[in-house]
Amino acid sequence: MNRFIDRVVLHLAAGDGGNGCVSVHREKFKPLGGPDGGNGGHGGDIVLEVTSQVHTLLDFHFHPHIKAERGTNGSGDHRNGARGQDLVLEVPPGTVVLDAKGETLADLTTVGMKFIAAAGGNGGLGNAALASNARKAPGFALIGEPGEAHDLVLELKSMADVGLVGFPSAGKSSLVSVMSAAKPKIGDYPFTTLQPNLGVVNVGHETFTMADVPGLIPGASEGKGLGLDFLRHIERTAVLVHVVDTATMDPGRDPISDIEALEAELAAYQSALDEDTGLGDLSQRPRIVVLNKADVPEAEELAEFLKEDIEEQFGWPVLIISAVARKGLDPLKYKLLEIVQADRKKRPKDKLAESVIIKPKAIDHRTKGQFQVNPDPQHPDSFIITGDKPERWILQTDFENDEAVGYLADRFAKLGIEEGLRKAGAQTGSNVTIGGVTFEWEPMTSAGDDPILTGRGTDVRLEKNNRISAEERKRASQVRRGLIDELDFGDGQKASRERWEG
Ligand SMILES: Nc1nc2c(ncn2[C@@H]2O[C@H](COP(=O)(O)OP(=O)(O)OP(=O)(O)O)[C@@H](O)[C@H]2O)c(=O)[nH]1
Ligand SMILES: [Mg+2]
Repeated sequence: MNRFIDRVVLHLAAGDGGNGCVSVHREKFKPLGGPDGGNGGHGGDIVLEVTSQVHTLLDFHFHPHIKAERGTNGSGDHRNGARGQDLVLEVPPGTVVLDAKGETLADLTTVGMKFIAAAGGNGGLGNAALASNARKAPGFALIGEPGEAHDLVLELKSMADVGLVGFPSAGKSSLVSVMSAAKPKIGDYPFTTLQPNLGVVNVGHETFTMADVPGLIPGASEGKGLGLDFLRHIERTAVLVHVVDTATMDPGRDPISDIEALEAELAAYQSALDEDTGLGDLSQRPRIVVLNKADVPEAEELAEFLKEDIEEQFGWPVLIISAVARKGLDPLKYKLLEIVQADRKKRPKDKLAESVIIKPKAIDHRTKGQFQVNPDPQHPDSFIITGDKPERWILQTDFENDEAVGYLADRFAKLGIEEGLRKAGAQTGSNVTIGGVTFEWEPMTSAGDDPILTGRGTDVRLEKNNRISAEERKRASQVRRGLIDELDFGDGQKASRERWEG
C-alpha cells in the first residue's frame, strides 16, 4: 500500500479527573478522628510527540478516536487516586496541528517536540484537603474535572529538500523513479500521481529528498485538476524544479508558456505557514528548470533552442535531460545538491527539541481568575458569567450536596462574583448562568460587606473533635519547614499551585 495520508481529523478526549473522597478517620477509641478523604487523580493527557520512526499519519486515519485514561477516585485514609496514564501519539516531523476552525496551533518540525493535544481534567480535592480552620470537617469533596475533549486536525508537510512541479505527464514521477529507489506510478495519461511521493537521492555520500507532486494545470489555484492542496508538501523545500515536457504535442503549449502558467498558480497559492516558520514565500524559493524528454529528437532540438531564452527570461539554471534514457541526470543531481547544501547552511540548526513542550493555550496569569458578567440577551433579568475559574468550579461541584453548594457560593463570593453581579444590575432572584448551570441569585453579603465565610462542614458529630491526626500534624510541620509543598499530595505529581488553586 502506498497511500499517503496527509490530513486527518482526530477526535480527542483526555482523561477525566478522579473524584475527591469524603471520609472520616476511624480508629479504636477515636471514632471521629477528622476528615481523611484523599484527592482524585488527574486525568491523563493526550500528547503528540515527534519521532523519526513514523513517516505518515496513516495510523490515525484508521483510529481517529482517541481517549486517555481517567484518574481514579481518592479514598479514605488520605489515599489519593492514581493519575490516568498519558497517551503519547507518535507523529512524523513536519506535522502541523490545527484546531477545528483551521487555526494553526503548532508546527511540529523537530524530533522530540511534544504538544499537549488535550489536557486531562484535574482530580477533585478530597475532604481532607478541603479542611481549614473555618471548615474543620467538610462533609463534601470536589468532583474531578472532565478532560479536554475536542477535534484537532493534523496535516503532514513533507520535509522534502526538492519539490518537483510540472504539468501532468511532464515526467515528474519518471524523474523520481530514476533518481531514487522510490517506485512511483508512471502513466501516459494525465494525473497518474494522485498523492505526493517522496524519494531519497544519493549523491556520493550525500543525500537529499525529492518530492514528486501531482500535476498542475492552469486554474489549479481555483481547484481545477487536483487543485493545489498537496502543495503544502513542498512548502518547506529548498528548491523547486520545473519539470517541463518538451515533447508535448498539445497546441497552445510550449516550455515557456508552461513555466509562466505554473508560476501564476504558485503565486496564487498562499500559505499561512510561511509567515510562521520564516521559511519565506514560495515565490522566493530558488528554482531550476528541467527540460525533459530530450531522447525524442524534436524535443531535444526545441530544448537546445530555448535553453538560453529561458535562462535569460527567468534567471534560473536550465538543464536538459531525459528521464527515460537516463540522460543528464548526474549534472542535475549535483546542481540540486549544491542548492540544498547552501540552503541547509542558511537555516538555523535544529535546536534539540527534547524539552520543547507546547501547550495549546498557556494560562495567562493576567487574566487568570477573572470573570465576566453579561446580561443574558435572551431573557430579562438574567445574567451569564464566563471565566475559567467559575466554570471549572461548577464542574467540581456535587449539586446534591448542600455543603458542596455552599462551598461553591463561598468561592464565588471570594472571587468577587457577588460584587460583579451587583454592578451588572442583578437583584435577589435574578437568574444567573455559569457553565450551563442556572440558579437564582441569593446574595450572601449585603452591599459593601466583605464576604462572610459560613461555617461549612460543621458536622455536629465532629464538633467536639478538634484534634488533628498525627499524620496531619506531621504534614503541617513539614510544610512549615518547607520540606514539602502544601500542594504536594504525595501522588508523585509535581506540586503545582496552578493545578489546585481555586
Ligand atoms: N520519451 C520520454 N517519455 C517520458 C520521459 N519521462 C517520462 N516520460 C513518459 O511520460 C509519461 C508521463 O510520465 P510520468 O512520470 O507519469 O509523468 P508525471 O509528470 O508524473 O505525470 P502526472 O503524475 O500525471 O502529473 C509516461 O508515459 C512516461 O513514460 C522521457 O524522458 N522521455
Ligand atoms: Mg506523476
